Amino acid sequence: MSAAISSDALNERGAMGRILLVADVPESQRALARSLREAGYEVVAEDSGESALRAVRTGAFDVFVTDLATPGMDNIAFLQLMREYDQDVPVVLVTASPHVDSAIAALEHGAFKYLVKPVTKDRLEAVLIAAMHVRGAALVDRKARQLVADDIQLPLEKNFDRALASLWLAYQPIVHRNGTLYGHEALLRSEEPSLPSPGHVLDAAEGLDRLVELGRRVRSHASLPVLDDGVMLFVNLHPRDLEDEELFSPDSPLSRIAARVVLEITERTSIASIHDLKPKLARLREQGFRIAIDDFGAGYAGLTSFALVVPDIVKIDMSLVRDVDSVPVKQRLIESMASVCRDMGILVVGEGVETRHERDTLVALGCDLFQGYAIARPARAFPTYVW
Ligand code: G
Ligand code: MN
Repeated sequence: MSAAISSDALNERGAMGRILLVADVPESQRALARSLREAGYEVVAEDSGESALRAVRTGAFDVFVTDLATPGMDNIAFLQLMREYDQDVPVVLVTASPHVDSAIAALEHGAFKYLVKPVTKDRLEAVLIAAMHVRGAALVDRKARQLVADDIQLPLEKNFDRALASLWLAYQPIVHRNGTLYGHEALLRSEEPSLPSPGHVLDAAEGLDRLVELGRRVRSHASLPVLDDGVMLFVNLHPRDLEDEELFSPDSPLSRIAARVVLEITERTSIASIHDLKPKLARLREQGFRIAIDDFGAGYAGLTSFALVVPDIVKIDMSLVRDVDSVPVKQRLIESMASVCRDMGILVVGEGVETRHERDTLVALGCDLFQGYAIARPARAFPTYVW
């Protein structure tokens, strides 16, 4: 397999290879060029580092041979500049005056060989054969990487397209402590088996740089079902959605029902880095949207995001809710959170409530709203719930 790719790669570039020779002393340039051509290589000869760099920008070479002693543009300076254009072409340095310093610098910048004059024809040929092998290996490596990348990229793109095409939203009720329905959270779902959870779909969107497209699709779906009077719709935002002008447009599907919508911003990723976060949230609030912090207590942003957003609603992460009835530390945390929020007029949702015990404990600790399997599982249409 690798042998087949290797011979392809070499054949594409001719049997012996193409060399850029740069030497600033005419006799030296002539002698080296003659030796290289006699050995069967195609040679492009330049007499200064500057003209050689121009040649590097436009042509493809297998090996560079440099013999430069011009102050300001000697072998090392050329090597350093050239590496900005090409990381892996082998470079053979030829010098009349070897120094430990320049030998070390040559190594640092990835020179292939450091030859001291006089260089015999045999020595030069042996070094070039080795350099050409290294070049061949680098090309094989590059080609193999490309094959692997193509292989991964194409199916992911196709799978993500299918996930978008089959996207639907599940709804999960959020219930008030008095048992009345407060709202539904719209949750991302798709029928694409290779992206089996919302996390997979989001990761794919992120990898393909298609988060904006996904966000728009979710928001336009979320705006479709008709809610009963007074029932709120909770929609998850990815921090990237806050960079999308469409979110703020008064004509966007969700904006038209903004007074009924709570936008959830997750605390799992840092929102402190979002550009102009405060004015952006102010614009959304002007349209009538309410803002919730999602997964509160699960992220690393902690109280920073709380202070930045000053949310209308806080959703306590299910990791804090789990077994809250038997873990006093969780009880104390949630109780103080609920107390602070009550003082500030912020509603507190307990998320991921799985048992009656958890639910009753959260009620006793002062949470306002409840969501989780114990009340209703997410489902198509608007599922009924138990309280
Ligand atoms: O990050 P966010 O809170 O938006 O995600 C909610 C996710 O948790 C949804 O995918 C939903 O299906 C899931 N979920 C909802 N209720 C429960 C629950 O009671 N227990 C668990 N484990 N997951 C839940
Ligand atoms: Mn959520």
